[in-house]
Amino acid sequence: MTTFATGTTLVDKVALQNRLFAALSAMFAKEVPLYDKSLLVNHATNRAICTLLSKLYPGFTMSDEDLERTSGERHGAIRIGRPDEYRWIGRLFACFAMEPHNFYDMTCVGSKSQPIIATAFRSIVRPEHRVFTSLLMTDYFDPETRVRIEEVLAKRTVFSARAKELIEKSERQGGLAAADADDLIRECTERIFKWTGAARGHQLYKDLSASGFKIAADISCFQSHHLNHLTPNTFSIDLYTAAMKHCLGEQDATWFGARAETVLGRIAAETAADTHRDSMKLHFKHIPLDEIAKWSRAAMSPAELTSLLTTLAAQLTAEFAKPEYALSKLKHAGFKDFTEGPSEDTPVLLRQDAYKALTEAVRFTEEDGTVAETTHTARFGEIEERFYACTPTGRALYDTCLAEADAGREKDPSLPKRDMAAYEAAYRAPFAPFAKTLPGLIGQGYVYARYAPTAHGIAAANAGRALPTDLMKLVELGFVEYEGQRYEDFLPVSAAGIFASNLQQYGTKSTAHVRPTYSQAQLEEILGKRIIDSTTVYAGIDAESKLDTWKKLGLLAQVPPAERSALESAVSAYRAAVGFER
Ligand code: OOG
Ligand code: NI
Repeated sequence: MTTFATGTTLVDKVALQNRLFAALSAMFAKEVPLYDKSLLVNHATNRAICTLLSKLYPGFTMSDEDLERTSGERHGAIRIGRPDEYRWIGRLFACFAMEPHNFYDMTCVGSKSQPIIATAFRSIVRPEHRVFTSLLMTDYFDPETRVRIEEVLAKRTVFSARAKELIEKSERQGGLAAADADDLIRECTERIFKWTGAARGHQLYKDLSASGFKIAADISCFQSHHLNHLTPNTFSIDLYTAAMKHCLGEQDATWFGARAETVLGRIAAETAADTHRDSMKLHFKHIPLDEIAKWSRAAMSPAELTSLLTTLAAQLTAEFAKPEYALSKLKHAGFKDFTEGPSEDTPVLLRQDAYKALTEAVRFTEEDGTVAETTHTARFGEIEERFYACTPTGRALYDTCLAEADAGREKDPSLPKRDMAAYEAAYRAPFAPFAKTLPGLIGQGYVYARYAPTAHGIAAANAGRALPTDLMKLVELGFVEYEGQRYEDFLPVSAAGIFASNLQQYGTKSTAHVRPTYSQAQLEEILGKRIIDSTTVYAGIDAESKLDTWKKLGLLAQVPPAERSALESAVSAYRAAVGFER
C-alpha cells in the first residue's frame, strides 16, 4: 500500500494484478464451461504430483490455498483492431504493473505468417501473469479490404468513459484506491475483455474468412477485446494432457492409468538426483529456497516405489471416474495430439498444449437492423508448463533442435496416438545436445540463473577462509544458493502455430501492393512507451546476482577483469531497459 499525498491509500499494483486475473478466470469460467472443468482437471493432477512429492520428501506439504496460489497463474491472449485501442490497453495494463515485453512480428514467420504484430504485458521481475496482445495491421491488405476493415472497427467503443477516467487517475496518482480499483476490474470483466457473442459486419466476416483471413475476421467484427484463451500453469503437462484426453473420452481408463504411472514414475526417478530440487524451485515458486534445501529424499525400495506409483495412478483414475470430470458430455472439438515445445526431458523455455477451439454462437447485428445468427470458432483451452530462460546461444540451439524434431513429427503425425513411448523417444532425440539438469545447462551456457550467498558462505568469508570464485563450486560447498530463472515470455513460432491450428487457417500472404514491413519502433510509437527486451532483463539479473554474490563473499577482486566488465555492462543494459520513466 502506498499513501498518496492527499491521504488516499493506493492498492499495490501487483496485488491488483492478482485480483484482475482471478476475476478474469472467474469470468472466463462462466463464459466457457469446458475451461472451468479443465481447471478442475489441472487441480487434480497438480494435487497428485504434490502427493507423490510429499511421500518422496517427508516434510513437503502443500495446502489447498498454496496449491491454488502456486498453480493459479495465467496467461491470456487478446487481439486488438485499432492503434488507439492498443494504446489504451497498454495504459490499462500499466495500472496493474504490467509492461510490454518483446516485439513479436507475426507477419514474417514463414509459412505461418499472420497480419499481426504483438507484444506481451507482464511484470518485469518474477511475473505471475501475462497477456499476449496482438494488433491487426490493416495495411497488410489491399486498399479496398483495408477500408472495409477500418470502417467496421471505427464503430466500436471498447473503453467506456469511466474506464478511461480510472486509467488517467491511476497514472496521475501512481495507482488507485480500493473502490476505484474495484471499478476498473469491473470494467475489465464486464466490458473490455468480456465475450458477448455480439458482432457486426457479417459480409466482411464472410469475405475475410473465405479469403483465408479468419484471424482478421476474428479481430474486426467483434465488439470487445474478448479473451481468446486463458492459460493456467501445470506442474506436469504430460499428466494433465493425459488426464484431459481421458476425461474428453479420447483415451480409456486403462490407457490413462498406465500413462499416469509412467509420468509419475519419471518425476520420482528425477528425485533420486539432488538436482531435482532445482525443478522444485521452478515449479513451487512460493516456497523459499532454504525450505526446499531442507527436504531430504525418503529411503524407498524399488518395490515400495512401484507400489506407490501404482496406487497414485489408480487413485487418480478413480478420481476421474467421478461425474464432475465427464468433460466428454460438454460440446468440444477434441484435444491436440502432441505438445508444443522441447522434449519432455529438456527443461528449457515452455511446453504448451490445448483443447481445440470451440464453436460458439454469434449474433451479427447490422446498422439497418438485419440480424444473422451464426457461429464462430476461435476460443480454445491452452495449458502450459514453464522451464528455464535460455541465453541467445541456448535459444539458437533450441530453434535448430525444434526444426529437426518438428520435421520428424510431420513424417508420422499419428504416432503419438498409436504409440506414445515411441513418439516420445523420437521427439527426445533431436534435443540430445541439451543437458537435462540445471547445473548441466548452466555449464553449457544455455540458461540464465540467479545466485546469492548463504549465511554459511558469509560466515566463511568473514572468517577469512580462502574461497574459489567458481559459483557452482561455491554451491557445492553450501556457500551459495542458486535457482534457474524461469522463462516468462512467448515463442513466436509456437504462437503462430497456435493461431493457425485454432483458426483452421494456415499462414497468410499480404494483399497490399507493396508488402509492408513492421518494426518494434512502430509498435512503441503506437503504445507511447518502450518495449522491454526480456533477454536483457534475464541476462542483467544473472549478472547482477553474480557480482553481488562475489562482492558479499569478498571475491570480486579475484574475478578476471574482462569477465567482470562484461557482467557490469549486462547490468547497465538491464537497468537502462527497465529504469526508463513512463
Ligand atoms: C495468441 C497466441 C500466442 C501463446 O501461448 O503463444 C499465445 C493468440 O492466439 O491470440 O497465446
Ligand atoms: Ni497462449
